[in-house]
Amino acid sequence: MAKSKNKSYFSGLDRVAYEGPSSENPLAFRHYNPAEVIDGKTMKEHMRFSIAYWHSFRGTGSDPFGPGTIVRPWEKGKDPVSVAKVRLEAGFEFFQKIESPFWCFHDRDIAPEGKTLAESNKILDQVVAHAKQLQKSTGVKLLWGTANLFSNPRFMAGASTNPDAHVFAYAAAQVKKALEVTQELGGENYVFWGGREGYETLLNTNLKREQDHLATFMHMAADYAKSIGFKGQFLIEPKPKEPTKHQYDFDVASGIAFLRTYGLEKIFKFNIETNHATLAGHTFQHEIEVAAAQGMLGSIDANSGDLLLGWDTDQFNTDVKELTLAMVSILRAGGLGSGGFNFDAKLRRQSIDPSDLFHAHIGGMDAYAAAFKVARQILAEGQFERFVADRYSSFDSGFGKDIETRKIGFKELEKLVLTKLGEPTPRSGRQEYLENLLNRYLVK
Ligand code: XUL
Ligand code: CO
Repeated sequence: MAKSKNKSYFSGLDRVAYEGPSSENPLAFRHYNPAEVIDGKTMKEHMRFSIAYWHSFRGTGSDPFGPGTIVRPWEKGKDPVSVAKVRLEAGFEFFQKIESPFWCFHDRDIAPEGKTLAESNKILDQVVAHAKQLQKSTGVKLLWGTANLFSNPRFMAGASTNPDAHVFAYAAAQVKKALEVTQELGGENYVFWGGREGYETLLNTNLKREQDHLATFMHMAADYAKSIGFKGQFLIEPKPKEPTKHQYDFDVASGIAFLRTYGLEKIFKFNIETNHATLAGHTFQHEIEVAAAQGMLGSIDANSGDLLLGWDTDQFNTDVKELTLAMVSILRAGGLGSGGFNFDAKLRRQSIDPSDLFHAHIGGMDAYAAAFKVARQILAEGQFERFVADRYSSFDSGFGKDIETRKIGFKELEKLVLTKLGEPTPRSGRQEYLENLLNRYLVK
């Protein structure tokens, strides 16, 4: 079933070229120029884009009301392991053609499950060996790996938060293997998204015990990673709900509280997903700022939701304004380090052509690249930075500084107000002025 040398899975769809903002070619980049050097690094190195294997190569367009609509020509053959290998070849052809330096996967997206864990591990090893070859021949690298602890019915009541210790043990064994294959493929991070680590009803749930078990599981994972010399960054990916009614790592703030409570804060950073942020009632930028404020910004799952729908629609994000605000916060925080922008986004159910996969990623990459450039300009000119600095300048000296350094307390402050300061003078927050200023960068 191996691909013959010159066979293309995407014939008629060439490597995407950068043609600049005035290009009218819908299959060209207009803003993402992978080779462009900015501050000594190429745009490819700055953006660290990644393709999510589960959506782009396992997604079929199915929804709760109907089966898949997307049928790929390489999805045929009786032996699921051979099909998995051919699918990987199609994947790597796409990663190269779309100029993505990275990919991400769950163990069960790349390889089918066997009848026993031992069999599943054996199949996974075969497929991982093939992926390793493809990584070597294409130069595409692994941004992160993870384990699917949510699809198989055994995980219906959670993995590490399952009331049955047997399921906890199974999940531990699966993550052990997922860490090993992530290391084997040189993964730069390892992600924990707790899809079923939450509850449906408190009538049958011991919340405290489940949270303790989740933390124990994470400590065990960290201990094992250390024992095998895995150097990648551990990332938590918060999401408030779906599939559970209430997921324990609800958002970044509750994630930080959880990590600190259980002594895990030095081990983890956050993988922030736009659509998860909005499901939690936050903006994408809010979640980035909360993580960055604690030095815990790790990586981004790049997508967007739909304002009118209350679930995780995982769409490609082309909203340059939203992305510019996010980029300002990311760049101000010093970037993503070993993280990147992973397109955890799927084609709409009616987007059934292979070319739609190209249009989707071109749009996402171009929007992020454009946002990156505008954000750099905003930060270089520093108008917002100066405005904000000035807004807090009363804390830079005098009694304001004494408050920040805790030199004075309530008694001294009361005396100051009674004897010297009197009533404060309100100052405008200038929100409309600032919104107009932002538009001057966005609409030229
Ligand atoms: C689900 C989701 C996951 C994680 C990895 O909403 O985002 O695909 O990114 O498990
Ligand atoms: Co995600």
